[in-house]
Amino acid sequence: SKKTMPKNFLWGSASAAYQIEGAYQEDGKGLSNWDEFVKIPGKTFKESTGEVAVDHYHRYLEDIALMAEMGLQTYRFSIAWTRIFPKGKGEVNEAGVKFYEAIIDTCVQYGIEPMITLYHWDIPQALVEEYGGWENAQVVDDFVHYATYLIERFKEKVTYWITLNEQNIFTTFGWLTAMHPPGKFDEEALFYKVNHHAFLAHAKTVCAFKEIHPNGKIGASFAYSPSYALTSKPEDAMAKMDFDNLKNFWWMDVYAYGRYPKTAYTYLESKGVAPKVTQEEAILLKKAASLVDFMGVNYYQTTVCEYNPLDGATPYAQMNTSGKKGTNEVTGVPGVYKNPANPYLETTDWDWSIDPMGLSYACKEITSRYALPIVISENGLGAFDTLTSENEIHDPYRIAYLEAHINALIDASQAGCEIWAYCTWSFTDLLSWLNGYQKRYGFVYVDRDEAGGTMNRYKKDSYYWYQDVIKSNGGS
Ligand code: BGP
Repeated sequence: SKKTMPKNFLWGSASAAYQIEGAYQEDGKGLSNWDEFVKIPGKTFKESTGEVAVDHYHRYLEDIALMAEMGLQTYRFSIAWTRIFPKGKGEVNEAGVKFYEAIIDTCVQYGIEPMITLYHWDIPQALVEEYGGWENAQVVDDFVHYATYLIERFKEKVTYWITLNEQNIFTTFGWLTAMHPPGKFDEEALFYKVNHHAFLAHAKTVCAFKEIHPNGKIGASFAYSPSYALTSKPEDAMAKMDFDNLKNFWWMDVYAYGRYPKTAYTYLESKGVAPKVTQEEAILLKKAASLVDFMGVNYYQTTVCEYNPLDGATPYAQMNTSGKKGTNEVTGVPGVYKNPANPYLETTDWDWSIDPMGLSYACKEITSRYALPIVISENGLGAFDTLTSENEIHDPYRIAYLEAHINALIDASQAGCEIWAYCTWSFTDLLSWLNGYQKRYGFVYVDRDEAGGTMNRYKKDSYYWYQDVIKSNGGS
């Protein structure tokens, strides 16, 4: 008989406020960094914005009904800070709270476990203007105030909470490659400082959470791309190790151990960009690490590491945001590592490697290194989909991708990893931050611009397929 996931495992799907809601100025919502950033020409593919997104704000009942019909067991969504505190702090906007309360209640009525992400990249613009947002240590207490308000408010209804989504990505794109707000380039010292503030915000929230909601579960979601050495040359193995310490363990070790990896820290110190850590902060990070319930993992692809000479690849190479295969350039850190394409793997149209075993690898690495339960908070395939004249979407490529990844997840579970949930990215189609609306991830197609812009929802073939997966607990 086919292997399945454990009984209490949750099959889910995920989204994020800015990518799905729209209604960017409705019911008292304040403006976020993203509301401002997308106004800068050339920052997103074809100037796509989340101002309307896929209008989930007005269609959440329909969307959650579709989730229920599918049999979804958990729905991960993010809360827009700007709907709760339009200026980041101060007066609560009750209408915003009510919107999320309605989402939660609708989920609960259908027996769908809501999973809240507190921060999926949209910080109130007011805080950016007042003191520089994440760049200033003041953000820590404002974030904790926002987070604890919601935890208090929804603790009776919501068990699963994620503090920060992909801290590694929003800081890298925000302060190193200028692709996300605040659009800063090569600000390495600031990048580590911003990350340090984010770690403190996460840690303080975790500690407060355990006081307010002792039966709840909390963790951060990390964009984990496990690494492979290109060859067995010692210098490639060393490149892999240095990459892991700088690009993976730098975050995961803080969440799970409450400290930065020593060799990476020493290297950054020698460059003069390591963050300063006070004794009090070190204690806080350790305490939060001892309280955290799970490691949230967003898994899309693995990374290959190769030795990189001093005059080699930099972090600032061209990234494929158009969906034209082969337009990604090799990035790296001179003298440390570079990340060539994997010669053994196929890629998506956006040049992301397709590596189901990498998901199993990620789970096993986390289990052996941190001994923490795992929530796969995102996994999915971005692709071009076509709506047929019969309003059908045939997406066998998405089914093949997800099926292979689910099998790898089952392998990891059998190998001893404690995995609580698997959320696909995404349930409906939605905005891709840099790649616009043409890069689709959903089980449900949204006619946004293509077939008349009706915003109508259409079930893809993968919708019915995942419905069966859930029914058989992964065994179909
Ligand atoms: C993750 C983000 C998601 C989502 C996903 C797909 O990094 O947490 O918000 O966007 O990646 O990425 P993309 O839209 O770039 O294809």
